[in-house]
Amino acid sequence: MHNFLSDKTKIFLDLEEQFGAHNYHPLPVVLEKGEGVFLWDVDGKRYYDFLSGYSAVNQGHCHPKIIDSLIEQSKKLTLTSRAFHNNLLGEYERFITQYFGYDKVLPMNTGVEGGETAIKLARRWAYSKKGVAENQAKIIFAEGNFWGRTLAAISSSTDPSSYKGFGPFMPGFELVPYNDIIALEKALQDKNVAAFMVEPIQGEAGVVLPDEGYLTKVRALCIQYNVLFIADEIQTGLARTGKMLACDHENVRPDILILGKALSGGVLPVSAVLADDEIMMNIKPGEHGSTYGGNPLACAVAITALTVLKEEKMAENAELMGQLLREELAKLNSPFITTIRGKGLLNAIVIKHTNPDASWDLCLALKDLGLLAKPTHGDKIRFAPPLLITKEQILECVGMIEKALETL
Ligand code: PXG
Repeated sequence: MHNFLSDKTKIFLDLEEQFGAHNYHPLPVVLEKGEGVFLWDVDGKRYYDFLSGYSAVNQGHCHPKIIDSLIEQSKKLTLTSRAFHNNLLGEYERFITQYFGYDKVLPMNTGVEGGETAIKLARRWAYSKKGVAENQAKIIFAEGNFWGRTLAAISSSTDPSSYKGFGPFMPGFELVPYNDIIALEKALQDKNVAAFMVEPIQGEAGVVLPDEGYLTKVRALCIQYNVLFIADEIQTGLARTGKMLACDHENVRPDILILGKALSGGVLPVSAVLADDEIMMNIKPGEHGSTYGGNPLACAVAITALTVLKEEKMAENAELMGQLLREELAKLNSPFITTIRGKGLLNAIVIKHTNPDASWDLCLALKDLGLLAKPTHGDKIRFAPPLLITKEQILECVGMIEKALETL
């Protein structure tokens, strides 16, 4: 029904079908241009982007200042490897540690490498500082977590589509239910526990918010049991939820903070792990790293990506526009929306319908109307536009959502 595809679109879909691995199931739209909150497909049709590259383009597509930094730096120097120093690494390291208030940063590229790095830091800290016997360290994760696709990341996953058929898995990982303080306290009593790694809001699980006070209690328990609190803010951080970090909503400071995605504004993979010396200084030269980590192009882009978040008050706007979006969605009173939840501009709705494909169909209808969103786990749809979206644009988008719901 809503599935008219242009001949041009079909050519691109066929190419991917024939030559690419089939490890994704994208919406049938082929994009070729982006600017701010908008994307354009190969036929020139314009869309609101309600996914923002899974929160990588918080600053909006092709933000002019970020692109300027990319272009200027790429003409000068892009990569030296860490075999040599470069003139931007130190400046970036000072900038980001002061920005977030940590002693040190360890630069990586993708989010999942940030997670791996955090876990290595926690294990090393457990052996060097906590007195855990070699190879006995445990890391606790929350059920429903998502932190990427490496073998370690899927070893902590409770989603069969992530881990099934990829074993054997990483030892030393344990799970507790998310948002369950009693279960966490029980798990932390084990003297071999090095860290609890958790998303302040679970993104991939479908924007699952913990009870208010959860992070505060996690912080207190980790102190009580001498366990590191690792916050995976790769999706929730960098103004997405209406504060610079989602942990800021409870004024909680994790021991290890992982950032990625919007750290480059969607321009190239840049991730970072922040911690104090007590944790960071246990890793010595030659013990961890990455060819691209800390490259001068990434450093230049990340400084600008962080600068524009503050300059353009994106956290404040995310807070206001998120409230407006949820209020306006609630006013629709749709019988097909059972839940509207989120913080700032990290939101999801849950669809209930006799047709099991209803949320996919709704996203196709939204696409036809000019708004791009993607279902996760069957019945959930994330609404997470770039953070510079305006009030008028939110209202226009809710109008599109209302129309799309009428097609169900
Ligand atoms: N932590 C969280 C909370 C994430 O949402 C990662 C870590 C891993 O980041 P990288 O850069 O390694 O993908 C994520 C990633 C996908 C996909 O296509 C990834 C995410 C969300 C949706 C889809 O792999 N989040």
